[in-house]
Amino acid sequence: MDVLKTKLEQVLPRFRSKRARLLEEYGDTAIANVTVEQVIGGMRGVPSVLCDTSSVSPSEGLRIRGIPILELTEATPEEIFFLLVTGERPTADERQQLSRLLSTGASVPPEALAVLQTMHQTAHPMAMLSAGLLAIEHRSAFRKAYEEGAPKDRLWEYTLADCILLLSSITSIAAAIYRLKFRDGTLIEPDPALDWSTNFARMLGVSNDPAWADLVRLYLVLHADHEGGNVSALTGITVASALSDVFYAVSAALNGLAGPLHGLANQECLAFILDIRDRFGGVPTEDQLRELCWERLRNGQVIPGYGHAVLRVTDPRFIAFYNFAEKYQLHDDCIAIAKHLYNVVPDVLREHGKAKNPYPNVDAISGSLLYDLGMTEFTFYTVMFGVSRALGICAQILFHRMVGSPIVRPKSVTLDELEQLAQRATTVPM
Ligand code: CMX
Repeated sequence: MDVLKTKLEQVLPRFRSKRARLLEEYGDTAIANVTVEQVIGGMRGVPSVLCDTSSVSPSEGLRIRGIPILELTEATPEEIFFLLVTGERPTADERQQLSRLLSTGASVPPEALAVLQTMHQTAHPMAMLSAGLLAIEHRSAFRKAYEEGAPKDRLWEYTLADCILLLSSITSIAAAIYRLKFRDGTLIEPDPALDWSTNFARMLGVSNDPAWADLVRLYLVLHADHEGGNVSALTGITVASALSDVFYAVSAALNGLAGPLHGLANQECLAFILDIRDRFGGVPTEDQLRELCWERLRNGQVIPGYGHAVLRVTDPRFIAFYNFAEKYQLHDDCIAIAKHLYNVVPDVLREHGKAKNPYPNVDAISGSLLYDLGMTEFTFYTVMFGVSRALGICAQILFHRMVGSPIVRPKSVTLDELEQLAQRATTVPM
């Protein structure tokens, strides 16, 4: 843990003083108005969550600590985690130390395995992942330290220890879920000589093709963080703000990620593509795809993988996966359909006129790549996403602990109160 702790001790004063200076100089400055539509509409666009790890702009998409994600596609997830928490890219030595740290506890914790083995046959892999993390909550260094009266400004150190434990366990828990649900139940032991994502690829036991390990690496890099306002990150930081430890917080965040409008969309997306393949007995023409999309829209269904709450351009993570398919020359039917959809859907959605963003998000292609390289069980895809997103959510929670953020507590209003507030705001003073 020393590698991160030492670095964080260095950057901590900078984070804290920046926050303190903002509070002192601009504490009373209003930066936005909130409209009735925003209150009713899920707080869309209200700048009210502090997230230093990454940002998503409508015109550019994801930047991790200011670096566009397309400049990070060759990185390892360890590098991304280091960057997320410290704001700096690690040296080769720091990256290796972090890899070793995350591989230390890489066998599945027995108490988590016991819980997974007793879950119902039809339990969704995401429910299993969430439960697996709760099963190891009792190991939380943070909870113990808090109970023993650790001072508030040192609580981040125990949070860091919990993050490392969580991240070094989540890959083996996820791999165990995969092996229990979709294979014969035998687990593949990790190899301590391998880095975090290569070990994960190995423990899943899907394929020995180097492209598979590279896809797992890229997948874990691209999904690691997407600022603080999405359902899973917001849930995670809200739960942690009550001084719940990261096992509670990340487990709760994963429950949000499991929703079809959020992380589960990748599962739905692949189901959509497989459905197209089965219906046409292969790859349809673009005209046939166009007609099929219109049929869905006429039935009031969305086009999975398209649109985004924030983005207004093609998601750069989609581009990164697209480039990966080109690099490894992957062109099975699912990937071919995903590419054809990219040629067709934006025009259809533009003409339909409802979606604010007609372009693909990351889910439009990610599942097709996993499928092509051998992971055909698409109910597992959101677990892959969750393992990766745990990096960002841990980093965000750690940041909040470091700067001593208070408990999250926005004000809610009743419909009547909202009406009164709106009436008062529109009454012109005499
Ligand atoms: N197909 C059809 N209609 C769509 C659409 C799509 N792909 N995307 C948006 N719309 C519709 C919305 O349903 C909404 O219709 P109503 O006014 O009838 O409710 C209208 O366009 C306006 O929506 P929006 O402001 O453009 O989008 P939101 O911010 O409300 O929702 C999202 C964003 C992602 C939930 C939505 O685009 C969607 O459902 N996409 C398909 C599912 C998907 O790909 N989800 C993955 C998101 C990635 C992630 O966050 O993890």
